[in-house]
Amino acid sequence: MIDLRSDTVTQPTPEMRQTIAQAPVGDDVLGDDPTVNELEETVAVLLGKEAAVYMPSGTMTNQVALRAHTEPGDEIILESQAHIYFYEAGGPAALSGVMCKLIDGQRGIFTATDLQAALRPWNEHYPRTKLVCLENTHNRGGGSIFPLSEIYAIAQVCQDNDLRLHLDGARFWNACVATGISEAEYAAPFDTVSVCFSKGLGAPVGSALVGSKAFIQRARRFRKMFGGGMRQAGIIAAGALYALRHHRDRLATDHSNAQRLAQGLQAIDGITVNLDHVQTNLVYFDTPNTMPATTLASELAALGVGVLPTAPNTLRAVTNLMVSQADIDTALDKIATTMAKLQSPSMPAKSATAPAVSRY
Ligand code: TLP
Repeated sequence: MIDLRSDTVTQPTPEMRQTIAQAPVGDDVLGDDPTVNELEETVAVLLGKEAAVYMPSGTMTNQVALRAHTEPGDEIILESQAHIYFYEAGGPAALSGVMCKLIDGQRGIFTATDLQAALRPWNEHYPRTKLVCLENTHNRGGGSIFPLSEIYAIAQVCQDNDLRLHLDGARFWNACVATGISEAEYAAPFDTVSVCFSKGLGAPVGSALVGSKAFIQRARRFRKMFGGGMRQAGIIAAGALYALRHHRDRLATDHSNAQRLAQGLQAIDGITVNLDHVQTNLVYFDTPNTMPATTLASELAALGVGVLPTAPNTLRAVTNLMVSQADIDTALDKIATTMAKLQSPSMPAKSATAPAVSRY
């Protein structure tokens, strides 16, 4: 299977498996796991922050950050397609009791002026606005990169209004590799950053939340409350540490494969893709109105190519560690053949094929 549904589908490499097998471990809830401790120290130093805490998922690092930054009844501000709002199962309401104020961005990116316009003066009728969340790269924005200069302008608005700034950096590493901006420089304007090891870096499990010592100590308590205190977690942290050390630079290969894929898709009759929007490893593309994205996805799945419908006529393909340049060419061939078949005059206008994946 050429699996382009996500960069979460990657399998640990043989070298990573070997490192995992040999990892020293201990009870991490008691602070005794040397591999987890090494991972947390390494990530904190890399991002130029005081401390980090390892958790099972990016959803948990985001939700623990929200809980630790806010109190129930507070308001957070984020972009309308943000993963925290769109894909985390209502976590902000359920776990932190916060209200979400949404800003419509351009492919996930909003400006300091947009943020300023979303703020309200103090009034006892209003919720207390506490936190602003950004996403870099932005998933539903098409893997778009948040410009550092705009982040600084947003951070200034936050500072002027006593707001904290959190980054959902599930694909932070991709933004750093694509721009050449160091992790510490990109993380500097944020109070907290969530990073994932299980996306492009290819580790099997885990994310880290980084920030000040005092904040991370508070976050550890909420990690425990949410059930994320793990025991011999060095087994999985070893994969994350290996990925951090060996798989960051190679993200450039995923980015060039994404360019190749996007260019190939553009040449296929019936598919629309905006090449200017492909900045990292995510490629979003559209089918004609008469062809549901789920139909194309299920036809391709039957041919061994995985893509993910994200809207009625939109699909996502994500290049990753498991997919070579040759695989991209094979996938393009199969997409071209399938599009020709689905658009042939003998096909009904709307295919009756049962969708393999119906999730958006
Ligand atoms: N995103 C997944 C799905 O949930 C959509 C994917 O396949 O892209 N922040 C961002 C920006 C993400 O894209 C994701 C995963 C997360 C957070 C959550 O990470 P996990 O899956 O570790 O909870």
